Amino acid sequence: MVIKLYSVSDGPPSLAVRQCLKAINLDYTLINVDFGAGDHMTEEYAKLNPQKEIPVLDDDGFLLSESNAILQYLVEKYYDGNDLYPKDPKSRAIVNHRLCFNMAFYYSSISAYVMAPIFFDYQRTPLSLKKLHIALDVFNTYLKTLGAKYSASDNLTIADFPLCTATMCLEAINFDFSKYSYVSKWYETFKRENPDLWKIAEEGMKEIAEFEKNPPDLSHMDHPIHPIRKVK
Ligand SMILES: N[C@@H](CCC(=O)N[C@@H](CS)C(=O)NCC(=O)O)C(=O)O
Repeated sequence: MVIKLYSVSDGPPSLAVRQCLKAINLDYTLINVDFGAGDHMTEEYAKLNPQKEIPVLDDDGFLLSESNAILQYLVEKYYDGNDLYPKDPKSRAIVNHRLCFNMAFYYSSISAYVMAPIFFDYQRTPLSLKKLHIALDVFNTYLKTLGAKYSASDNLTIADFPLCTATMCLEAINFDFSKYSYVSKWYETFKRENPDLWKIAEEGMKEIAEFEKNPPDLSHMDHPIHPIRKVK
């Protein structure tokens, strides 16, 4: 059995999958995809993922993209415990809800505000800032309403991985979200109780923090959907 993960070192979805692999203690080969070099834009890479996005899991020839699907597959196939992805329908529904919320609402706002302006020719606008505050406020409400230690239950679940790596992007640019007290508390709990998992996110965070100061020159890239920043 050979499990390979195509992953980008500062990509929140990739880092969430790496946290999961670590949490379930599964051996795998990490294949670093160089985003700046456009490794994922080739026709060769499109055979792994027609969306030309990172990460991709290759489980002995079974190819899977979309980080949420990868997280769900990994725990269903390789993890016996009932904690990371509970089998009870309602408990599992909350985990699935948080995964969808992150992808469609929370990380999408963070990505638009934090990541897109670092890598491409986008600005941080009053509207993208407003959307980010709404996303933080909603996450804060979910945490407060559930009243649990983690995002979907009192123990860590696969939902916490992408929510953690999304929130890490805010820390990378020193964005103050302390007024969202439930988010801050959950984030600090994650770090404190899961130092090995946090380390994975932290390595990516350092890269993003560096890129925030010195945005990468992607002027060689011909991206199909994102405007490339012109370098003078
Ligand atoms: N929905 C996808 C999103 C993955 C994604 O956006 N990955 C970024 C890197 S962090 C990417 O590959 N972007 C391609 C590009 O911007 O060219 C997932 O969760 O796996």
